[in-house]
Amino acid sequence: MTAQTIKSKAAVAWAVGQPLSMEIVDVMPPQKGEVRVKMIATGVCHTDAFTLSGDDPEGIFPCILGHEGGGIVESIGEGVTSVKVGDHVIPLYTPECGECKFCKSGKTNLCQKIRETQGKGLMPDGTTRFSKDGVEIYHYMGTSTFSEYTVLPEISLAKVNPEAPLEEVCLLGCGVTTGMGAVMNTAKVEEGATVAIFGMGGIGLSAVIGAAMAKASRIIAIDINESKFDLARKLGATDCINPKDYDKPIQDVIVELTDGGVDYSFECIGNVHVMRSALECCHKGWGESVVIGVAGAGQEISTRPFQLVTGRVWKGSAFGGVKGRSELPEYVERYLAGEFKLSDFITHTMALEQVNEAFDLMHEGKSIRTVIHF
Ligand code: NAD
Ligand code: AHE
Ligand code: ZN
Ligand code: ZN
Repeated sequence: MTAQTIKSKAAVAWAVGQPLSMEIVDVMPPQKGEVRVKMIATGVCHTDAFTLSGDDPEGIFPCILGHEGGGIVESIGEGVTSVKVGDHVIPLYTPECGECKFCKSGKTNLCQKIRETQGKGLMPDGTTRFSKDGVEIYHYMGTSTFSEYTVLPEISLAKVNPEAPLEEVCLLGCGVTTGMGAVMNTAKVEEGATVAIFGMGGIGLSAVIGAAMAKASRIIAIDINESKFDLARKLGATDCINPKDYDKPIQDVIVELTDGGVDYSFECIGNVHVMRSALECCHKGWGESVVIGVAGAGQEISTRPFQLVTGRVWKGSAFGGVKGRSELPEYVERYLAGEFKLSDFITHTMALEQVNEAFDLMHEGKSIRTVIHF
């Protein structure tokens, strides 16, 4: 039977800086190569707040935010072969087409097949599937998980083991994969290495897990909110540092603590000044710093080029360097095998109607992840 337009509960971001508004929106059927998904759960990531704040140069309104979801295929469009109705899926803001120059390079997970339209809040054919009373609503990061039903290109879905609870593995749609992947794929932290991780939100704590799994000898967690430290220690941090306790730059503190600097550092905040500290706390000759945090429009990073001349390396990581369709299902299997836990991250659960509270909790530093249940 051909799918029809359906009504869906959604939290709509009508304009920059405004609270999300609960609406019943129309969701068109999936077109050629597209899939309509019933969301079961979605996490709330700092990037959603970043875009809502107006700092995202690609922010476009009205839109439906959300990109850390788990759901079940409700209907498929013409030509879709890799998923079927009833499959459990994780939406991917970094798709994997397998055929573009980027996918074929073997050097990156940044598939570019649909990046242009995705950045404009549109499906690959240049149109949107969401509307309210005839007013078009844009997609967000190609995922829009703050809607009971959402439409995605087939290449933007990872099919995962249906035994995995979507209320937990939704966190693999962004935060946890990003932090763990940055450590394991981007930096390739090795046994015995020393690591500094700036920012103990969902991303930084996942980087702590990754560093512990890699058997790093020292994992230094840095945050200005000390309430994050108990969980950081539980997950494997060996040292927890609040920069506010020192009257010198935090990079100097870390260099002293580690006999010249750490082997690897990760910035998980989105603060360009901290990005500099993260680079400069790395060891001369080989230390590598990975930028994960997303900084606002117009912000730039700086350091003395001498820092790089003398062997430090500055790099970045998106979605932990993970190729969503071919590699994310394996993360779900590793979670099911008990290699890492996701429940530690879920400090709050709520209904979509309360999504603005999830943003408040994040801004107040009271949550790690809020998971919305549909
Ligand atoms: P979060 O808000 O949950 O956590 C940020 C943490 O940083 C908080 O614990 C906060 O107390 C701490 N912090 C803030 N300012 C600080 C400072 N000056 N020094 C030390 N600690 C400080 O955010 P999150 O969801 O974990 O996301 C973190 C960043 O990662 C955001 O910028 C987000 O947009 C970005 N992100 C990037 C990717 C990617 O693929 N590159 C993926 C997901 C999220
Ligand atoms: N739109 C922003 C950049 C936002 C950004 O960097 N997004 C990350 C994912 S954050 C997930 O929480 C990412 O994957 N970037 C790669 C990409 O292609 O967007 C801007 O500055 O324009
Ligand atoms: Zn995210
Ligand atoms: Zn591709």
